[in-house]
Amino acid sequence: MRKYQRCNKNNKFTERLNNCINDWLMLLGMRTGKSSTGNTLLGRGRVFDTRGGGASAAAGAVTAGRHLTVVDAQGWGTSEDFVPKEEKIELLRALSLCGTEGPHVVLLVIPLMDFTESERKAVERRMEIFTSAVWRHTMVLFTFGDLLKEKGCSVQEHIQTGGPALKWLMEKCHYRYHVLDNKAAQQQLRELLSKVEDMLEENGGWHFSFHMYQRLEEEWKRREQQLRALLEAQTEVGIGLHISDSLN
Ligand SMILES: Nc1nc2c(ncn2[C@@H]2O[C@H](COP(=O)(O)OP(=O)(O)OP(=O)(O)O)[C@@H](O)[C@H]2O)c(=O)[nH]1
Ligand SMILES: [Mg+2]
Repeated sequence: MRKYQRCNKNNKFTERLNNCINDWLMLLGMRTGKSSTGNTLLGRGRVFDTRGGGASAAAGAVTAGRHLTVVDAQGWGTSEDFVPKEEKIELLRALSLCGTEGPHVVLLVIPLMDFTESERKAVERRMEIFTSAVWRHTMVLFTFGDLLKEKGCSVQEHIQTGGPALKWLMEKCHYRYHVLDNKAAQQQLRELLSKVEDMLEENGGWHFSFHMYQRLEEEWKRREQQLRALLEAQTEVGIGLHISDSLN
């Protein structure tokens, strides 16, 4: 088993993580620069095909002193109200490429351009497939960082003036984000990996375990239904008592 030393202030956490082989990252989004980001992350040329439209793929490398496995999910569509079955299947297949435990961090790849309400809905529909818990493991990865120079503004200004759709997305991700310029390759990689590490620490080193969250969500739904049925029954008894009181 491959082991590596992680620079971390928290020894216990470091100790636990030293037993992990990999950091698993999953890239999700439309045609937004996922494969290019995967190539930047792995730092070895064209691992992922950037001609677009390809199926989900996984690849790994030691990069910036860490062993990374990146899953580049197939680009998703633009439908806002429902997700076509084939897309759902492909997204779940991408998740299955992250091994049995699931990814440590999901990078939701969004270009540094206007983020519309229609795009927001498309994102929401697709992220729902992975249960609401996926957001806890998700960071926004802004690609096309080179556009910032053209726009002459900072990323903070871009977020502040981005409108309600972008605000919604940032809130969902607890304002975890990183800006990457895939044309300038490796420059902001260490900073991104450090943010990934912070997120891992925040989540207690937990992977995004889809099956576990799916079971939890089913359990919550079951309990909610039970509680609702109980409340309805109590209300009916209450009404019954009230009626019999007024008859007496
Ligand atoms: N200027 C600029 N172009 C980028 C950047 N990232 C990606 N691109 C370009 O955007 C196009 C799409 O990039 P891909 O990485 O193939 O996008 P993708 O999300 O994998 O696309 P699909 O696989 O079709 O979903 C390519 O022409 C890239 O060269 C970036 O940071 N800056
Ligand atoms: Mg691609």
